[in-house]
Parts: sequence; structure tokens; C-alpha cells
Amino acid sequence: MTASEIRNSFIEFFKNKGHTFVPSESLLPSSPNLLFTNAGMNQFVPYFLGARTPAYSRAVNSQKCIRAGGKHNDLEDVGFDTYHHTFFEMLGNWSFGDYFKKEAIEWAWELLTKVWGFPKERLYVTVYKPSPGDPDKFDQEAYDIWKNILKKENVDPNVHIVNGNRKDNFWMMGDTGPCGPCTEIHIDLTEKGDTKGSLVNMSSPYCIEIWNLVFIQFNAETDGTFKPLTNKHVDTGMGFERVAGIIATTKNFTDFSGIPSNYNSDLFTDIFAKLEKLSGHMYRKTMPSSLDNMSKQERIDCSFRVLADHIRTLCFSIADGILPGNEGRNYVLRRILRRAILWGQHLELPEGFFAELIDCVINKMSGFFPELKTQRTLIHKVIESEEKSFERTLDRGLQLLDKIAAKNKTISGQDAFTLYDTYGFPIDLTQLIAKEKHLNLDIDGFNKAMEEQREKARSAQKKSVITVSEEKDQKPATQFVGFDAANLVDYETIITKIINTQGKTYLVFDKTPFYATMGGQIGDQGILYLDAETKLKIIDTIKDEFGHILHQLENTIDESLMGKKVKISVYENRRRQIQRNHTATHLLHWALREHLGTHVKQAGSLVDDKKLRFDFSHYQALTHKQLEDIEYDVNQAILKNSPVRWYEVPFKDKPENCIAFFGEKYGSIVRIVDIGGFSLELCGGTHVQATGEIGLLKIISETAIAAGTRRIEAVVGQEALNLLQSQSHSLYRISNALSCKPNEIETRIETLLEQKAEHEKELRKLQQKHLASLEEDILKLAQPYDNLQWLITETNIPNINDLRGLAVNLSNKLGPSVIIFISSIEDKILTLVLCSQEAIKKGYHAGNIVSDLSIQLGGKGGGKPDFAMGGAKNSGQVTEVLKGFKPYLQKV
Ligand code: ALA
Repeated sequence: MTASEIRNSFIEFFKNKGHTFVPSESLLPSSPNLLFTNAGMNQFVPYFLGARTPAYSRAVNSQKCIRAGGKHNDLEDVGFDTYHHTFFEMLGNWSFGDYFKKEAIEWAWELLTKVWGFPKERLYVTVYKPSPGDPDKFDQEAYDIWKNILKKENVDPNVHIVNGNRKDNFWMMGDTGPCGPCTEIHIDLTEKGDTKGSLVNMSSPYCIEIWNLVFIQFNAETDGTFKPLTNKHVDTGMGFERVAGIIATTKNFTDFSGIPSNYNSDLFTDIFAKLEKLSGHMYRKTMPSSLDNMSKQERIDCSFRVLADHIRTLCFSIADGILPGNEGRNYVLRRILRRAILWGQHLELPEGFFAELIDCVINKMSGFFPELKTQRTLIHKVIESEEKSFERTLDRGLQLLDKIAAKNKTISGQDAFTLYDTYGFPIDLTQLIAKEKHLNLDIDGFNKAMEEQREKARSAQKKSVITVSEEKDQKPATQFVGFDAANLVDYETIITKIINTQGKTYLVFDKTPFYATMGGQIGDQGILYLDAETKLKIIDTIKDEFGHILHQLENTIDESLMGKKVKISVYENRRRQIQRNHTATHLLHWALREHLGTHVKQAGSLVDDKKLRFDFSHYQALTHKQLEDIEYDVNQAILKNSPVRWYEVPFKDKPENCIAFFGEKYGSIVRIVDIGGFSLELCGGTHVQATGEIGLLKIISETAIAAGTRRIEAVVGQEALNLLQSQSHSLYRISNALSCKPNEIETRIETLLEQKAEHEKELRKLQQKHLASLEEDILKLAQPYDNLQWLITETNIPNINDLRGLAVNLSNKLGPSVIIFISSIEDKILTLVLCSQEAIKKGYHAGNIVSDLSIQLGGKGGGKPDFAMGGAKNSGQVTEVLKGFKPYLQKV
């Protein structure tokens, strides 16, 4: 069976047992607190928790998973063994409160042994046996079901059922979430198949787990307890690449003499073939006997496996909009890519090789995962540019490492940090290289250097708010009432705290309509009315870590005013302009995703009363046309004057298509902002009531701020009008100066530029003519001395290239010669000396002549024996110096 036949057969088998096929979810997880989708069950978490009801009670799927970084992390094993991957597919069947252990186990046995022909005497199953303190109890039910089946099949249960501990047989998605005991099916792949279960869970490639059947019965809570769920569920996960590898290695279970390997399956064939072609090396299936001392071929074979694994991870994650970057999951991807490039060195692959592997993955996999084909261009662009940018620093980083290795046995923390910070070497790469070169690495020193840098960054960012809240305050968070426009003016409240710190005064009120700087939106300003006569300016609003909203006053006030009832007003126009910018930012985000793709993700934003700034992930500069189209669409949305709505819902109820920055916990309340049906985002900021209020959006600039991150700045409302008016004013002035109408400027400038080019051509011709006649005149000045022609003269040729050209022409004409030019150009003097080969043989040296002349002229200069130049300030000394200059004295 080919890999794709195996996948289809799995899906068909469970469809026939009443399961609904559910497509793989994105690698960008829908579950909070995960770096990547790491198991088939992630998308079903709300069903397990009872937060949502599925439309089906049985499901089957093949889920794309990445296990790198996070709780389940297989990155370090990839390449060194034959059955761990960073990217893999997990085949799964699911019961949501429907069937349980009996059916799950019986069907697993049926598919493996009856449909696919796995030899039953080679299969071993594990059941959960907790140690004291572990959750739940011995899984007697699973044990009994297995015992029954195995007995019927004449397989000894006492040998083929193995107990497993909490680590192997109690499955958890992360530290929290749905979980439960599991039973795993392992296969003995030794030649004779007679290990009697002794290799189970021993990390041997000759006995690997192929299928995990989890019986979800609990939810792991944040406090470490396990809460039983109302319904019981089945979650199974089969390693697709493992099964495909086993079937390929054993030639459909007919030959167990080969080394088992996932990489033997047809999923990897094309990638390996391409690598062989690119590198000239052959994959020979060797495995490292010792990681510290690999042979050349072992290293080559590890490289094949690493590259084949990593290219799949990169292709699939980019297709799902997760791009390499500097933080979180994006950084994990960057590390994987760089790890691949580094391993590529062992195969002596040409630059840009990694991107060459992309099409092997797309062509092989896009039948089942069409997103690979749709995102082909994006995948190419991103990998090519990442690869290029790392290659730029890779050699220099490796040279630094070689230098270190030549001198020391240890890479210091500071050097590791330089490699990280300057050359882009993730620390695990440096660790890898250190290991290979038998160097120690001062990891504590590295962590210290990292911490110091973080501290520097923190203190650079530290705002007074930190100082303000240092004194632990038990008062509840301030209630914000400023979403409601009616509260913005003359809002009655009470001063609950006055803080004087570092020469600044902050007030906390019982409730406030003042928005505190947060989520990119700057804080409000406004007025505090102490009484009918006394007004004080509020110049900024910030929030401390206890949720208190702090209003910074322009002046200080008396502490006795604590508890006083006052009125406060937000500067309404300023707030409105901020809101326009904020809502426009959401529209811009929407339009960017519409035009560039869903990989576009917000990477930061700033909205104030003057402009908006939006940073987002994208791999290349936007074209002028793209920017125009995006601007056009945002303005169309503005013209529609669609209503803006916001509401709060529990996280689990947020609409599917809402853009969220995962990190919220289930159950916590989130605020959804719906901009006229165009954009749906989780956002805590303030917005206009309807899009028409924005008036107009004009993009000012689009630039890169880091590899893969772009920044757009734009203005809206009055600021946009101001910008357009000042631009049209400039146009008016330009058209006046050019004596034409504004719409004629372009043609007018084109004509002027053409004329300018013509004039420059003419000028050049005249200059050449002048030089030619000058050449004739100067030639006449040559005098013989020491069997050489000497040409020593003052010129006024302002262009250095012309001067050099003239000297070379003259030298060609004169033959054996020395040419000495001093050219006065305004307040500077340029010295140029040319010695022919004959002159050099006689001991004349252009560099020495220039340096001697330069000293006399009060400047600097020197050069080679045949050609030299110098410069000095012109103070009228040239004629005098030349008069007294004795060339023959220069002979050395
Ligand atoms: N959720 C189980 C696993 O990932 C099946 O192993």
C-alpha cells in the first residue's frame, strides 16, 4: 500500500463504522496555550468539555501536527532516529460521548490485523497502571477487553499486554485540558519478532508505538487536579508516517530484515531523490551509533532525514499562515529552518537548496492538503527569503565558531550570545555545533547575557506606571465607562487615590470614561473639574498591573482632596480622532488579509490622534498597485457607513471567523468588535459608531521593520484631508513654477528631463573636445631627463576621472615617462602622478613623489609605484612649489 492508500483505507474503514470525515484543522491551533496544533484532538476540545455540541458523535480525520517547542517536542530527535518528526499526520477516530473502550479497541485490532495484515504475534498493547499519587486507577476495563481479544486470537495476553506508567499511558494535551488513560499498540520489528515485549517503550526503532487510544474522562485543571467529565470520549491517534514506513520497510509484512524507518515510505522518496541530485551524495540508511562521533556517511544520512522532515514542517506551516519570525511559534519555525540550513552544510549543498525541496512536498501532498497548492507562491517566497537572510550571516558565524574552537574548549556565554544576537544562531543550533566540534558551551553564561539584554529592554520601556503600582494596592480595578459616548463629558466620579511619585501626580477615580493606553491605543487626555472655578488638565491615562486607571495631572494637587466628588471630561475631539484611527486599523487589517492572504497577522499597532501605525507579517514589500487597492477597499468600507458593534462573550462562544490572539483561557470573557461585517476581531479598544465617521483613509508609507514584518502608516479624517490639501498645494506651486496646469506636470517634467539629458550629452561632448585640445598643448610641455619624458604641470580640470584619463593618454603617447599633474579645483589641490614601467625600473616611484609633493603642499597622499594621488588645501602655493620641485631628487 502507498501512503495515500493507507490514509484512504483508514478513513474508509471508520466511515463504514458510522464516522463522519472531518478535514484537518489549521496548524495554527484553535486551542489556547498551544504553539502549534499538536494532536488530532485539538479541534475537538470544546466537544470534550461540553462547551459545544458536535453535529456528529463519531468522527474520523487525518490531522496535520507539529511537535516542536511546547509540551510535546520531538525536534531534538529528528534526524537521529527514524520515527520522530516535527511535522506528521495523525490519523484518528473519535467518539463524542458515543462508543467507548470496547469498540475503540476492537476496531483498532480489526483494522490492523484483518484489513491491513499486521502480524498479530508482533503486536503488543499497553494499559495504564498508575503509581501512588498519579491520577485515576489501573485500567482494568481496557485490560479485560484486550485479554478477551488476544485469547480468541491465540496470542498470550500475559506476554502481549504490558503495563504502562503515567508518562506513557495517561495522555494530556498540555498541562491543562481534556485527558485520560490510554492504551497503546506497539509493533515488534526485529527480524525474528521474538522480543516478547521487552522493547516496548524502550525507545528502540525495532519496537515502536503505532496507535494510541485515549479514553478521555477528565479535565486537567490549572490547580493540578483532575475533574471528571460528564461524558466519556474516545480520542485515538495513529502515526501515519510510522505505519506507512513499516508497510514500506517490511514490503507489506513479508520481510523483516531491513532497518525499520518512516523515511522508507513514499512520502519521502521524492525529497530524497532531489537531495541526492542536488548534493551528489547518496542516502544509505545508516544510523548514528554514537552521537558524539558520527562517521561521514552517518552524518550525511542524518542530514537527509533532517532536511526531509524540516521542509515538510515549513511548507505546511507557511501554507497555514504561520511564518518564520522572532517570537513564539514563529521563532520555533525560524529555528527549524536554520537547523535545516546548517545540516545542509554536511551535504555541501548549494545556496538556496532548501527552497528547491518545496515542490517535492507540494506535489506529493497537495492531493489531500490542497492549501499547499494554493499557497505555493507564498511558501516559495517565504522560504527563499528566510534562507537568503540566514545565509548572509551563516558563514561569518561559522568562522567565528572556528576561531573560538581553535583557541578554546568552551564557547563562552558571551560568544554564544553574539552568535545569537548578531549572526542569528538560535542557541540550540550553537549547542548542536558545539557537540559536533566537541566543545563545551557555557549555557548559564548565555542565559545570563540574554537576561541582561531583556533587562536592558525592560528598563528602556519601564514607564512610571511600574513605580506607581509598586506599593501593593488591594483596591479593585477601576471600572471603565468610556465605551459609552454619553459618559465622555462632565462625568461625575470620586477621587479614590492620589499618587505623587517622581515629580508626577496621578489620580485614581471610582469610575472613569478615560481610556488608558493599551493594545496600541494611546491614553485619553481631558479636564478635571474640582469645582465650578478650578479646572486641572489630565495629560495622560495609563493602567497599572492591578487594573487601576491612573490619570496623570499636569499639576500636582493637595492630598486632602481624597474622596472628593468631581467631574471629569475627556477631550472629545481627540478621542474621536483616536477612534477613527483605531477602527481604520481594523479595516486595514481586513483589507490586507483580503489582498495578501490570511498569513497577514498583526504584529503590533499604535493608534493616536494623529495617525495609525500597523505592523504585520508579510514577506515582501507591497507594490504601489496593492497599496492603492487596499486603500481603495478601506475607503469603500468607509463610504458604506456601516455600523460598528461590540459585545462581550465567553471565549468559547466567539465566532469562528473572529481574528483572535490566542492566549485567552476558555471561559474568560472576550470583547468582539465587528466593523460593519468587514472585520471581526477581539479588541478592548474604543471605536467609532459607524465607518463613515472615519471620513477618509490615506496611506502615507509602507516599509520593512524586520525580516518578514512590514509597517504601514496612514492618516484618517481631518489629518487625511490636511495631508491631501498640502499635497495639492505643492502641486499648485509646482505647476506655477513650471508654467503649466497641474494635470500637465507629468509631461512637462518628462520633457524637462529629456532636455536635461540632451544638454548633459552636449556638455560632455564639449568637455571631451576641450580635453583633446588640452592634451595637444600639454604634450608640448614634456621635457627629457634621465632618458624619460617629464611632464610637470598645473591644470584646472575639475573632474578626477577626466584628469586621470588625460594622464593615461599622455603617458601612452610619451612612452617612457613621468607625469606629474597638480590640479587646482576651487579651494582644493589634487596631485596625480603616473610613472611608466621604465621610470619605475629606474627607481622613480609615483607614491613617493606624491607624498613628497603633498608634504610641500601641506596635504596628504601616496600610492603605488605606477599611480598615486594626493590632496591639499589650496592657498595659492602651487606655482611656488612646482618651481622648486626637482623630480630627479625623487629617485630612490
Ligand atoms: N491524542 C492522542 C495522541 O496524540 C491520541 O497521542
